[in-house]
Amino acid sequence: MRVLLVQVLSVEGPSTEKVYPLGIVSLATYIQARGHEVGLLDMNIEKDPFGALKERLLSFQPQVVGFSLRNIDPLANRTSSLIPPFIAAVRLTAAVLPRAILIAGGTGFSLFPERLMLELPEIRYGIVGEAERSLPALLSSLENPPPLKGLCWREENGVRVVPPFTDFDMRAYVPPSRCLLDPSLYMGINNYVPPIGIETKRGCPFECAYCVYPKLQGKRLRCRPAVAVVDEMEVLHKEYDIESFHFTDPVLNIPNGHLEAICQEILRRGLKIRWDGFFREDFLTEKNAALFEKAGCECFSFSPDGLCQESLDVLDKRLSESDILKAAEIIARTDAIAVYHFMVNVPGETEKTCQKAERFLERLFQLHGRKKNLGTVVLNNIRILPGTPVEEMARLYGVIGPETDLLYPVYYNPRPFDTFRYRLETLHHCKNVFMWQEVRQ
Ligand code: B12
Repeated sequence: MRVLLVQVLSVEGPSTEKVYPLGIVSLATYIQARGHEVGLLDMNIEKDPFGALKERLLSFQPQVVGFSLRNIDPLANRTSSLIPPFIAAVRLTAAVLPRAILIAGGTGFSLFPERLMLELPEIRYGIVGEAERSLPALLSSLENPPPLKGLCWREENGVRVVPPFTDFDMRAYVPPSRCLLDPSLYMGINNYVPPIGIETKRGCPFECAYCVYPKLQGKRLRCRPAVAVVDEMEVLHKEYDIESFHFTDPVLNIPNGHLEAICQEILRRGLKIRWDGFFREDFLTEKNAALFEKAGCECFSFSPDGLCQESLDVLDKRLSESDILKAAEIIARTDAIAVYHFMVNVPGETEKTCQKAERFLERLFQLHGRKKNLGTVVLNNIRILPGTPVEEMARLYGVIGPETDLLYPVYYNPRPFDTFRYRLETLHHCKNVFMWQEVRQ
C-alpha cells in the first residue's frame, strides 16, 4: 500500500526553529518494514507548504494519508492556533484525493481526539499516543479494524477512542531510518534548538499539575539500552555530519544511572558531539553534571516551573527552592549554559508569592553572574490542557467555564496578577542587560 505521512505545520510562519519530525520518521520505519511504500512530507520546511502537499498527493497518489498534528498552538503566551492550517491540510487532501483514507495522530491530536474527529469528518481513523504497533496493524485491517490500542473511529452516536499504548518496549525500539527523510535538510536553519532529536526513553513518573506528558507517554520509564542510543548518535554523526542533538525525553536525567551510562559510552567511543535536554534538579550532582558536560552537554534546560515554594507545591513539582538553587549553583560553575522555564501567576498567587518570585529570579542571576552562563529564563502563563489538575483548579476558581473551548489557546492568568509576567520580564531583561554590559545595578 502507498502511504504518505505528513507533518503538518508545527510552528507559525516566520519561526525558524524547526525540528526533525521524529514521530513520522519512526512510524515510516515500522511501516516500510511491513512492505508498504512510504512517502514523507514535512510541511514545515517547504517554502510553499500547501503547494508542496498538493504536488506530493498528485505525484505519489497515496492510498492512505497520515497526518501528524504535533502542536496545537505555539504556547509561550501566544494566542495563535495551529489548528486552522491542520484543518486546511486535511481538507485539501480530501479534495485532491477523495478516495484516500485519512488517518490522524501525533501529540496535538492525542490531546483532543474526539473533538478533532468531530470537527473533521474527512478523517476516517485516528490513533492516540504512540503508534509504532497500532498504525501497521491498522494498515492491514483498514476496512474493519479490531479495537487496536489508541484507535479512534466513528460510530453512529459519536467517536470511540480506545485507551492508547503506553508500554511500547523501548528495548526493542528500531531507530528511525533517517534515509527516509534526510537530516541534512534541517542543518543550519535554527538559531537555538538542535533540530535532530534522539529518544533515550519514554514515560514520565511525575505528576506536575499542568502537564500532559504522563498522559502522552505513560508514567513508567521505558529506557533504551545506552549502547543502542549511542549507536544511533554515532551513525548520525558519521553519516550525516550531525554534531549537535536534542534528547527528547520528558526528563533526561532519570532514572539514576541511565544518562550516566550513555555519557560513559559517548566518551568511550571518543565521539565529539554536543547535546542538550531537560533535567530534573534533584537528580543532579556535582559529579554527574561534570560527566554530562564532559560527554557533550552544552545546555542544561530546567523546568522548575515554580518561583517559590508555594508555587512549586501547587504545581505538585515535588521539588524545593533549595533543590533548584543547588542545581543552579552546580551548573553555574560549569562552562555549559542553563535555561530555566517558569510558570507565572499560578493558582494561589499572592503579592507575597510575587515578591518571593522576584527575589528567586534575582538569586538565579546572581549565581550565574560570574560565568555569565544563564542562557535565558522563559516566563510563561500556564496553557490549560484537558485532563490536568490545573484544568480542575481553573474550573473551581472560575477561570474557565463549561463553555470554554480548550482546543484554542486558553491560559491560566486571572486578575489581579495577570500582568505579573511583565513585571518579571522587566526584571529578567534588566538583569540580562546589566549582566552583559557589566554595569552594576
Ligand atoms: C522533545 C520536545 C521538544 C523539543 C524538540 C527538539 C527536537 N529536536 O526534536 C523542543 C524543546 C525544541 C520542543 C519545542 C517545541 N515544542 Co515540544 N515537545 C517535545 C516532547 C517532550 C517530545 C516530542 C518527541 O520528539 N517525541 C518522540 C516522538 C517519536 O514521538 P511523537 O512525536 O509523539 O510521535 C509518536 C506519536 O505521537 C504518534 N504519531 C506521531 N505522528 C503521527 C501521525 C499519525 C498518522 C499517527 C497515526 C500517529 C502519529 O506516533 C509516534 C511514534 O510513537 C513533547 C512532549 C511529549 N512527551 O510527547 C513536547 C510537545 C510535543 N511540544 C509541544 C510544543 C507546543 C512545542 C513548542 C511549540 C513550544 C515552544 N513554544 O517552543 C515548540 C515547537 C517546536 C517545533 N518546531 O515543532 C507540545 C505540543 C502540544 C501543544 N500544546 O501544542 C508538547 C506535547 C509539550 C507540551 N507542552 O505539552 N519540543
